[in-house]
Amino acid sequence: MAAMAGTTWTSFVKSIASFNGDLASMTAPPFILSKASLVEFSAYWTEHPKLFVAPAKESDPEKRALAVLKWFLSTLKQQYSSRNEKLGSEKKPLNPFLGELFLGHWDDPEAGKTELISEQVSHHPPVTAYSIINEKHGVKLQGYNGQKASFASMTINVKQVGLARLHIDAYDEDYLITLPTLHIEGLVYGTPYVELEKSTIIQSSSGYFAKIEYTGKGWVSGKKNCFNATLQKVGSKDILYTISGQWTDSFTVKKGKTEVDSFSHKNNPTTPLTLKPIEEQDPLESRRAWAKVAVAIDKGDYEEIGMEKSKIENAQRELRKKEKEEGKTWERRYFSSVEKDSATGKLLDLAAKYSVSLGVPAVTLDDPSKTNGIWLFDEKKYEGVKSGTREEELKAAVEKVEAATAH
Ligand code: CLR
Repeated sequence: MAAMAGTTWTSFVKSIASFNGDLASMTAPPFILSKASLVEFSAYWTEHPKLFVAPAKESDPEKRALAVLKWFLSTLKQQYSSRNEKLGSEKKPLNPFLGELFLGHWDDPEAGKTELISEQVSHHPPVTAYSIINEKHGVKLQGYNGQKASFASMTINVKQVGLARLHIDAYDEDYLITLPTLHIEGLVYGTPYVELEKSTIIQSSSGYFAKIEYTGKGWVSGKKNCFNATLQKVGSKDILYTISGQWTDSFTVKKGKTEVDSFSHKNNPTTPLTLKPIEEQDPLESRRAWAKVAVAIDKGDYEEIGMEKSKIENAQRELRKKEKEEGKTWERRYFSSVEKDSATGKLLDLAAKYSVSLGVPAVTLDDPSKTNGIWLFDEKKYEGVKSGTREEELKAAVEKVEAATAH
């Protein structure tokens, strides 16, 4: 590991050429390491809480579907290029441990409080699950995701597995959102950044179907991060709205040839996520758990990074070994895995039907084995945490981790 300390960008790039597809096992020089763990990425869904709750205010289902599409498009910049902008390039996130948490909320004068719960529900393969709840407006998002990566001709190709599902209480409406495929550009130049490719869809239970096509560098405009999106009502070939632009910058919404709405990141600053101070966080919360690694990354001290990371990884290994001996598994705090999820199943059936008539690739659920199951937010578990009835259990879990770390 220490050999990496002197690693140049060129030798790093050469080394990824031979990596096995497991992003977590990829070793990288310190300057490309991020202090943020992947479990934090769930927060990118709601950095515009106002747009997140906007659909609940529309009484017309078509307008609601459009508002959902607009919100989704507004999340792409945070999801896929914010690190780039803040850190100068994409970096390699920390690989979350099983049970790692990222908890916080957004306060917005209009939207009220939106709560974030993100938990690492699987380590092999890595899978993060999240639940984002705005009680005031009755808008809830939940989802889970993992990545399958491969390396070819100087890019890392990443297919996302998993999905997101938005629920609007007042209309008992569901939206299934698929996740885009992406690749890393700029590797050779030492300035990696994400470009999206192919398409994603949003299927609503009310019969609206949105398709977003990522075109990368637009061949007309020459700009990167371009997309075209359409909203249709199932059963009709009519295009109700088209939205196009750059997901990193701005886009316009058109009905026919008339512009009816627009969005620009410049005019829509993000709302910061509120987290507890580190000392008050649960020991399983990401920032607290990785605090020493973060200090080492700031120092650029490769040996210290390795040492601090190993402490966490070894403790985890010890825990898994113990669980195996005792025939137990790690109890997820907020999520449970299911064999089948009927709400998603219904949306997938709708999407399959529509995609045929609209001539777009059918949407299928990834093989659950790729994500160690289908992960759903478990309301009972959540209530148990909130009301304090699971206090003993949570304390015991934390003690187990702390005991393993002390060894
Ligand atoms: C995680 C889930 C989020 C969206 C998202 C955005 C960027 C992706 C990330 C996901 C997974 C990890 C990722 C990252 C971009 C780069 C990073 C693919 C899909 C890899 C592991 C870093 C490779 C290292 C180079 C920077 C050298 O909702």
